[in-house]
Amino acid sequence: VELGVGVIGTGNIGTDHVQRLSGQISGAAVRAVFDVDAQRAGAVARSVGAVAAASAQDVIDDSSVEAVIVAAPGPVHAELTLACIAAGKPVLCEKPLAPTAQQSRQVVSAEVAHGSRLVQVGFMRRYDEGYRLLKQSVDAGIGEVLLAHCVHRNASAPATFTSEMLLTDSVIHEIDTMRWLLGDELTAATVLVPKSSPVVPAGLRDPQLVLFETARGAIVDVEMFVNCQYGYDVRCEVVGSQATAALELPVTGWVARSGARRYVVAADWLVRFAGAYREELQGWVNAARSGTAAGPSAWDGYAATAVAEACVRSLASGRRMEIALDEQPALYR
Ligand code: ISE
Repeated sequence: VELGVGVIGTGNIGTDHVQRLSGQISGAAVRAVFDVDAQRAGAVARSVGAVAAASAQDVIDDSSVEAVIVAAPGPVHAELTLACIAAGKPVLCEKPLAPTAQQSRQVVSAEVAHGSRLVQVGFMRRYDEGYRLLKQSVDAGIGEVLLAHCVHRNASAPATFTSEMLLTDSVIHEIDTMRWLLGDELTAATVLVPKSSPVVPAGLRDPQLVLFETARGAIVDVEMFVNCQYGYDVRCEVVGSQATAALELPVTGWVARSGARRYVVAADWLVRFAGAYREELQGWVNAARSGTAAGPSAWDGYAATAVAEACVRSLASGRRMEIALDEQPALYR
């Protein structure tokens, strides 16, 4: 039988998950959806034969819903995830797990009290084929990891995007990816801000350059630029003492015309990481069918939020900020 799924939040990523669940994923069916925009939720529900619920809690309480996707805005992620844990239902929570490390830590505590994993955080890059190959290379041995260089560019950001969101919404992907890829913790963060691009809204600090120090002594730099204009571009190179490994850019194809070969750049993350989202969701469904969760955990969500918080403090103060995580509960070891 199919896993009954409820989806809270039918914005871009929520709607995308609903469509993926009904077309590309096996073993699951969307039963109920909710969004503060009732019209939008109604349309999405109708498109897959699900009910449009009257509230987020109604989705969680629906007896045909066995597992929940939280794709509402970031500030309500933690409370909705806590409600899913209280109901004992597996939950895929989009990143970030919460706006603050303290709220993320509450989710961790609730899951630990529940006694087994229910939460997966939507860090989809771990499921990207390119990043997986890169991890294989790093794990196979490139000597001691000394440096990593990351580039994360969006063509443009919505008008509501703030200087802090470059860190909490965007760099948070590099934070999770680096912890996972290097098997190392980020222990200090320094945010450097060049002059802002003249095309961004007044007051927005874009781009930013973040320097992370790791527990094992490596340094990671991240260029974050959410209004680069030309497309979606994510790069990563890990420099080891014996070898250097890099992410191969995905094949979006090229066009040859008038004596020139033109490579196509993905428009956004839904295009660039389409395969990763598919793998992420199938993995989540498979685990949820056994009443559990796999992949990036609430602990990873907490760690990423704590590091992002240090970045925000560095942006405000201009200083290097150290990061100390709580002790990791046995559930996540
Ligand atoms: C967005 O929320 C994402 O998750 C994308 O992966 C990232 O590239 C973008 O900067 C974020 O705003």
